[in-house]
Amino acid sequence: MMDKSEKIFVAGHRGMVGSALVRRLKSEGFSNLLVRDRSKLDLKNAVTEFFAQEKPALVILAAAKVGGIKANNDFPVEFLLENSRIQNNVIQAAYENGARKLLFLGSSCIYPKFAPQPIPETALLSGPLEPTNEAYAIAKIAGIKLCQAYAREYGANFISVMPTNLYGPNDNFDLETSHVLAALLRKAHEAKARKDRKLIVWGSGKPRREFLLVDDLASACLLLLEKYDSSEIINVGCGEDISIRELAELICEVVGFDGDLAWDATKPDGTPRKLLDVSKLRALGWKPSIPLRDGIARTYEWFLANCAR
Ligand code: GFB
Repeated sequence: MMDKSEKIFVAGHRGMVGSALVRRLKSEGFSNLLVRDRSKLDLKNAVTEFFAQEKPALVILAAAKVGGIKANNDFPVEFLLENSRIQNNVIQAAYENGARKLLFLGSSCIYPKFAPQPIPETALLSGPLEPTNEAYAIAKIAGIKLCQAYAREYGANFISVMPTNLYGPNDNFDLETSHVLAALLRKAHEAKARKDRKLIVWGSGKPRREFLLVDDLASACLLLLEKYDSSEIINVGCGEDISIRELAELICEVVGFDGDLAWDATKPDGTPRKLLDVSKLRALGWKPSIPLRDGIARTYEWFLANCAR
């Protein structure tokens, strides 16, 4: 059992992943959570003083510049630079200030574009990446390698967790920069409100993705904080994928939009398929608890309460 009074720094607590982790940690009775707003602590710049003062025992690195296929494709410089800076700063400072464990969040886009499906952890660095998110993936791979280097060279207990495509409360619903699920929820909501007859979906609808509610990711992270002490990366997913077309249809059902789907072929498809092999995590006794339809309904409720005008 973990000591629930240990100081845990959640970097990125305002984001979708970080906020889900904070909710989960609180509900499990962790009483010593450390967070800092961006205006007080810029993780891209100086973090050494903060770490020297606070000396967190556990560090969860959920701070990152993230975005959907278009943002990744349009802003490779920012995705590569900002993520490298944040993770280099936090990982180094965590080690130098005696953190006993660090959990680094990667992404399923670290795997090669044509990796075997479902994708085992061993597929890392076995082939070329998907070009639309190569910069982000390279930053995340560098983060994994830095954690592994600290483990090998200095014996640090720094673990790296690879989540599949995530969604949920606090997701980004901006149509230019969001991921597909949040984008389609907003589009279906607005199309319904305007009584449109069609909803535009990017690409061909053929790519397949695996979606995990961020609350399930948070529960997996807690288990890994408690039970997983290897620097080998570990996948977190639900084990099932669906096509973008099927996702769009499901979202329209949940939202209650009954018009047609139209396809914007000028937008990229990205990786043809991205389904993680989650047998390693399953062997530790974890499974997801929220089916996709319920997760979408929950996320739509959150959107209605927080974003819809
Ligand atoms: O979620 P998404 O933006 O990113 O797009 P990736 C997934 C698929 O949904 C692509 C299609 O085939 C998109 O073309 N899609 C359809 C849409 N309609 C839309 C729409 O309105 N908005 C968006 N955004 N997509 C990301 C990476 O890849 O996955 C990140 O860019 C990260 O690096 C994340 O790793 C998990 O799944 O293709």
